[in-house]
This record gives sequence, structure tokens and C-alpha cells, in this order.
Amino acid sequence: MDNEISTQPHGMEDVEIQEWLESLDSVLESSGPEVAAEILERLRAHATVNGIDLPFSANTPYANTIPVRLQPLFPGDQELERRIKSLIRWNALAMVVRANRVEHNIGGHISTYASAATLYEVGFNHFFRARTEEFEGDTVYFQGHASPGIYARAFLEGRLSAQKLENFRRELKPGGGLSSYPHPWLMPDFWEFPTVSMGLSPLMAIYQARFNRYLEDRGLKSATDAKVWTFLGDGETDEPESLGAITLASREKLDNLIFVVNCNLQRLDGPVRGNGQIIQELESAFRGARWNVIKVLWGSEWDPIFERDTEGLLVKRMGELVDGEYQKLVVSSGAYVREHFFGSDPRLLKLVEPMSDESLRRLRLGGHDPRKVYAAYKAAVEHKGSPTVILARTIKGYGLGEAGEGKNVTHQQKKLNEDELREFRSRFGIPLNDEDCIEVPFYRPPEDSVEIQYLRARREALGGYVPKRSVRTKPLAADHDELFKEFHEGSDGREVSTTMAFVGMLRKMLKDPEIGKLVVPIVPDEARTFGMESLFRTAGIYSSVGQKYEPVDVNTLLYYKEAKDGQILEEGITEAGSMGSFIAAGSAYATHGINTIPFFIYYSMFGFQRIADFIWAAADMRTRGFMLGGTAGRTTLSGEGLQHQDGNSHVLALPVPNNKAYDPAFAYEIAVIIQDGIRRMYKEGENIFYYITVMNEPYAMPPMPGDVKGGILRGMYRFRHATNPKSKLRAQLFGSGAILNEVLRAQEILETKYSVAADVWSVTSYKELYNDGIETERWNRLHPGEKPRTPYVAKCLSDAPGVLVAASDYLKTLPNMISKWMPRRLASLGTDGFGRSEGRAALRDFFEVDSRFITLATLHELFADAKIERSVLDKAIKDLGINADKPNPVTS
Ligand SMILES: Cc1ncc(C[n+]2csc(CCOP(=O)(O)OP(=O)(O)O)c2C)c(N)n1
Ligand SMILES: [Mg+2]
Repeated sequence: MDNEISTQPHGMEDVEIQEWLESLDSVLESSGPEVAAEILERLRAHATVNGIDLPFSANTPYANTIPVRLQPLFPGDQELERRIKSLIRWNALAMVVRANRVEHNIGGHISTYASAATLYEVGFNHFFRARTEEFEGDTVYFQGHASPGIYARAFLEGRLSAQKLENFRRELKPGGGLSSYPHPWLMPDFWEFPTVSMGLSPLMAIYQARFNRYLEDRGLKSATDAKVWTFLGDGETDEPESLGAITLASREKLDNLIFVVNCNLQRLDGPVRGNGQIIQELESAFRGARWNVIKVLWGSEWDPIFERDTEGLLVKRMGELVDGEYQKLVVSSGAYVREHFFGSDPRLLKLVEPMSDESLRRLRLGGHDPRKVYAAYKAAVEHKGSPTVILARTIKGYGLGEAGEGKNVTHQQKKLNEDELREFRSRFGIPLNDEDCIEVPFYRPPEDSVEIQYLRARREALGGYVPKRSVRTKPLAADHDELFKEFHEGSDGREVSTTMAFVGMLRKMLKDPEIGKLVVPIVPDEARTFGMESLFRTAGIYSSVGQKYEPVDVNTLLYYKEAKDGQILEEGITEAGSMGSFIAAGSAYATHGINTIPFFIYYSMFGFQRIADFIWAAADMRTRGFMLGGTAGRTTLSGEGLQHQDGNSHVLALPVPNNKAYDPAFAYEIAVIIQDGIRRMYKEGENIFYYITVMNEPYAMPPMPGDVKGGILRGMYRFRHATNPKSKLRAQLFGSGAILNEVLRAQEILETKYSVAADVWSVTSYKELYNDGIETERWNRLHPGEKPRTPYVAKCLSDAPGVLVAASDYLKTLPNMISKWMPRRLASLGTDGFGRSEGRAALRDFFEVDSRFITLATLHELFADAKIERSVLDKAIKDLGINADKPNPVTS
């Protein structure tokens, strides 16, 4: 391993090494660790300039970071805390075992919490401060698979009934149950942060900690020393998101952020790094990223052995083992440990000579020793200038003994046999007799027991219970009619894109007396793409250190202005990170009681497609705000080609239940959607959020044609009537986004060249129409005796004659999914297939969504209804210049 302390150098006497070590010890004693560190640093520099090749290592030895001599006294009643923890262990296990007795395969996890119990309990008893009137509270991201332990504690605290525990993973039981993992959507008074899709919570926590600073720097909340605690698994760190944002945390000096990595060296299938050392690997990654790293590897029982080891042999030996070997030691006898671990060197064997095999087996790991864990947490909360990660060594399935401690199968262990239950009971001193214990009852000592009294007193001292979610924010008051009115009036012939229109609204919202300061614009290095650079200067780009340099464009009007109170979160090229900010800002109404309104604008292809799981987590978390998919539309974004051109996102938005997805064509539509969105989310307190695609094709924005607000919001409205409604040939055309213009051109061609009179509808949201349709169907099915309801689509089209044709810049499935509620057959045009690097006109020809293809589709429908002759169709194909043998975009 690269952390080995050097083996005996050539010809160097023991005594020489001893002298060096002793002189360092004496500096340490007389002048303290800072001076000692300075000397070592100077020695290192001196060695380098003298040509000594010192290999780089970001690692420290395989030992506790905090030496015994700097370990603080443990302030709690250790014995009582151990008893409380044992009761929690029991109840957590009981929840899972009972649930699986009732319903085979209902699942749940025992071994994750079993390994993490001390890590949580030290936090609960001494560190996690609750939210109070005076203090905002610490934020804790719990490792999802440890949820049984968190529930079991809440049970002891009297916050969850035995009935609730009984219904763990059976949420639909009368009286309710408990969700498998932390889901604020399902338990909105309890869980704050969804964590179980691994890798999301570390990144979300980093951006949460940064957003807390942003709120402070902008004066939206007062500065506090509140911490963001994040518990994650060592296996979880393999998710790219887990470590993907750690440099942001150190760059921003987020000393309000603490990661605790539960290093049980195992994941689901087996060891995280059988052939390596995950702890050392993580240490070098975090130290390299300039985090404060605290390793908690060995428990207090090891201290005297280290003390005896004046030669550093033990640390050296510890650095030699790979994790697979460590895992083996965990499940082995004391004799095996003596032979295989200490037996590598007679001097090591001598160190443990006085110890029995039993005491060797009982040597605890650091993550199971409250004193070591307390020391690490205290150091973490007191540390200034950088985030802290605690790498705590634990045993997966700790206490399960034969039932799974340290075993590869332990992650999936949900059942214990009678002997195993009795053993667990005895090991943790649960007051249940042999008979009772095999029933695995929940056990809570009486209210006046010392355990319950102590536990309550500890939580009282820390301000109350954790986790607890509450919404304290006051609803917004204004209606914002004035703010949005100007956008209803059209652009007076001036050609603007919907993106420009949106940016105009954003600019205006930023100046609004009520919501101005609450708006949080978020961009992943795309502001110029969207024409937002003017906001750099007016709103400023948030930077925790202001601007330490004169920007290169300082002499221009729109220079790149970074400021401590800057409002824009310019995240750089990280959609995941930007989503982290979106989630933090969009949930601040609950986390901080502040109604921040995030507007996250990004390249639409890189949203739902790239970071869908974060969006899902945002939905679970009841996040509010607006996501704006810019440069949207497979054929509207020209030139960029296959990976950029988005015809997918409105389909990918369909599954997110509380997300409202809109594909607006005109500025007034966007204004209506945003104004109503602010009302619903921030006045009515609805737990919804918005996805709005905006495009970069400029065209004249028409004024709002009468009061169509209701239609815009519900998903469709008639934008333009046919000029000759009496015509024999009739059609209803549906268009969305920029493709609506193609539909309008088709309307003209159809009318002038083919005498077809078409009405044109703007479909702002297929998702809204679809949800309305399925909800109506469902209601009718469940209420057969009542007057059937009619889906909104059907209502709109009840007196609309003619054939039906829809076109959008997205997959054809969108119009198809609502066609069943239409009065007649629907022809759908869309952009299924890979994009191309081309201009708009060529793209729309390629994907067959331009006015010519809409015209042809309409004529074809009329032909199918025997309203026109084949010859008209043949001629149209020729006249419109359509190549009937062109490649199929879906397969080419
Ligand atoms: C993104 C994602 N992939 C896979 C899983 C399934 N899964 C749940 S727990 C687990 C193993 C966890 O190991 P580790 O992170 O080391 O946590 P431990 O239980 O050991 O503390 C896996 C693979 C998941 N929850 N999320
Ligand atoms: Mg693990």
C-alpha cells in the first residue's frame, strides 16, 4: 500500500530512526503540532530541492487521525447511551424481521444500521441540533438503508407508535405505515431529504451547504454555525455523483458540511475493495480535494497496544492488509487474529502477548466506539476553513453474530432464527426472556425509565427531535398581474424567441418588490447561450469571495460581475450540481422558511435525459420552482446535431407526478404559466414544480387572443379560427412550441391552395391533457352511477369539425397518447429519431414536421375520409416538393 511507513532504509540504524522520532516528539511536546508540522513541511521542501525524490502520497498511515492525547472527554453517560443504542438496535431489527414474517420478501435492511448505530447515536445524543424558533437547526441526510434505526429511535422518543413500526414497508395499511426509505413525499412531517438512490445525497448536501451560505451572503438569513451532516455508505462512494462535487465544497470552504462515510468495507454483493483499502482510497481523494479528513479506525481497546508499539510496527502492519483480509479477521476467532494479523512479526506478537484470544476478538473498531466517534464529530464541528469527512471503520451487520456479522450475505439478511435472536438479545442485554424474544416484540422501556428520561433530556438539550420536516414559510401576498401584463401584449412585430421572452420576464421578476430578491437564477455555464449575460451585471454572479480580479471585460457594459451578494448561481458545467442548487432553493420554504423561487435554465437535452434521478428526488422532496429547458426542440435547435437536439424531454417528464411540463409557443403563454405557477406554489403552497421548454427561434410574438389563460394552463386552446368555417373541407391542427408556426403556415397553404379550412390549436401541454384524460376515465370507472365526465380534450373538440393533425418537436407518442379522447382519428407528426447537424428548414423536412408535411398529413386524412381524390394527394406531394422515398428519420 502507498501509505506504508517506510521500511528500514539501507544501512540505517534503528537508533538513528529512533533519534529522529524522538526529536520530533520533543518538538511536539514543547512547541505543539503546528510547529512540528511546519518543520516537517520545511524538511520536505529541503529534501526536494536537494534532489530527494519524495513520492507523492495524499495518505496518512492506517491509523486514527486524532491521537489519544488530543481526544476530548466523552461528555455523556456512556453506559446509558449504550443501553439506549442496544434498544434501538433491537427495535430496528425487530421491524425488519417482523415485517418479513408477515409478508415474505417485503424487504428491509438490518446490517446497514447495525454497522452505523454508534455513528448515529453519538450524533443524536450530542450533535444534531433541531430546528427551533431561535436556531435554524442542523440538516441531516440519513443513509437510506439505515432507516429502520432512525424509526426505532423515533419509537423510543415516543414519536412513532408500535403500530407504525409494525407497518414498516406497509404504508397502505389502515392507520398508515412507514416508508422503506427517507421519502418526504410519503412522510412529510418526518423525512426532509430523500437519500436512497445512492450518490444523490452527497451531492445534494454539498449544494445545500453552499446554498445556506448563499442565503447568508445575500442577507436572506442570518449567519449561523448550523451544519449539514451527510451519512453515506463506502460502497456508495463509487457512484460518480458521490465524489463528483467535492472540490466545490472545499473551494467554497464549506466548513458547515460534514460527511460521515460508514466504512464497513462491504457493499451489497461483497467487499467494496477486497484487494485494496477503500478508506485509504477515499482519504487520498478527499485530502487531494483539500477536505479535512478524520479517520476513525480503531477503538479505545487498541490504544494501549499502540502505546506499547514504540517502533510503529502496528501501524505499518495495518497498512499492509487489504480489505478482504480485514473482513476475514472480523469473522474470525481471537486465535486466528493472533496468528494471521499479529503473527507476521514476532515483535507484533509480543505486543499482544498479555492479551487473551477473547480480548483480541473483542478489539473494537473506531466506528463502534462512542469515544472515538465523539472525538471525530467534535473535531469536525470545530474545524474551520474546509469541509470535513469522517471515515469511520465499522463492521457490517455488527452484533448479528452468526446471522451475518461481516459476512458477504449480510446486506440482504432479513430473517434470524431462534438461536440467533436469543444471542442478539443477550449480546445487547434486551430484557426479554427466551420465549418472548423469539416473537421479536418491539420493546420500549417505561416512560419514567432512566433510558427514556436520558434520551429525552439529550434531545431537549439539542432543541428537539430530528429528523422533522415542517413548513414555516408565509405565503406570498401579491398577485403579480402588473408584472406579467406587458408580456400579454405581443412583441409588436419584433422577432424574439421564447427564450428571450423568458429572460425578459426574469429580468422583470428580479426587480419586483415582493419576489425580486427571492428569485434564484441558476445556470450551468449557459447564460450567454440564452442571452442572459445582461443579468451578470445587473443581478451579479454569486461568489462567496466577491471578485478578486478585474474582469477582462470590465470596460464593457455587460461585464462578468462576481459579487458576494450576487444573485445568479453560475454553476459551471454541472447539470447535476445545478439541480442540487435547484433542490436546495426550491425546498428552502421548508428547510429555512424562505420562499426562494429557483429558475434553473439549461440545455434541455441535458436535463431529464441526464439528471432524471435528481429530478425524481426533487419531486419526492416537494421542491418548488421552474426548470427551463432551453435550446429545446429537435428541429428548432439547428446545427447542434444528435446529442443536443431534444425531442425527448417532454416524454421523459411524463413520469414525474408533480411536475407540470409545458411546451409553449408564445411569450404570453409563458407569462401565464409562470404567473400561475408562482401563485400555486408560493401562495397556495402546492407541492408542484414546472418544466417549461423555451426555444431559440425568433419570430413575432402575437398578443394574447382573448382570455385563453385557462386553456393555456389546462394544455390547449384554439389560437386561430379558420377564416372560412363554412368550407366543406375542414381540419383541426394542433401545434406546440416553435412548431406552432409551421402549423400556422400549413393552415394558410391548406386554405389558399386546397380550400381546406383549418382551426389552429396551441397545445401547451400534452402531459396536462393526458393527466386530465386518465383522471376523468378513472373517475367515470369508479362512479358508474353518476353522470360521466368528459376529458378536457374532448370538450375542446366537441364542436370542432374535420380531420385532426398534430405536430410537435417531440416524439409522436405525445399527441398519440391523448388521441383516444378525441372525437376522431388523429394523425401525429413528431421528431422520433436521432437529430442531425443541419439548419432548421432541412431538419423539419427530415423529421417531416414542417408546414408541407402538416399540409400533406391533413390532405391524407381528408383522402382517408374520402373527402378528396387520390389525384389531389399525388399532386400535393409533387407541388409541396416532398420526396416520398426519403429516409425514415426513426431508423436512419
Ligand atoms: C443508485 C443505486 N444503485 C443501487 C442501489 C441498491 N443498493 C442499495 S444498498 C446497496 C449497497 C450499499 O452499500 P454501502 O453503500 O457500502 O452501504 P452499507 O449498507 O454497507 O452501509 C445497493 C447496491 C441503490 N439504492 N441506489
Ligand atoms: Mg458499506
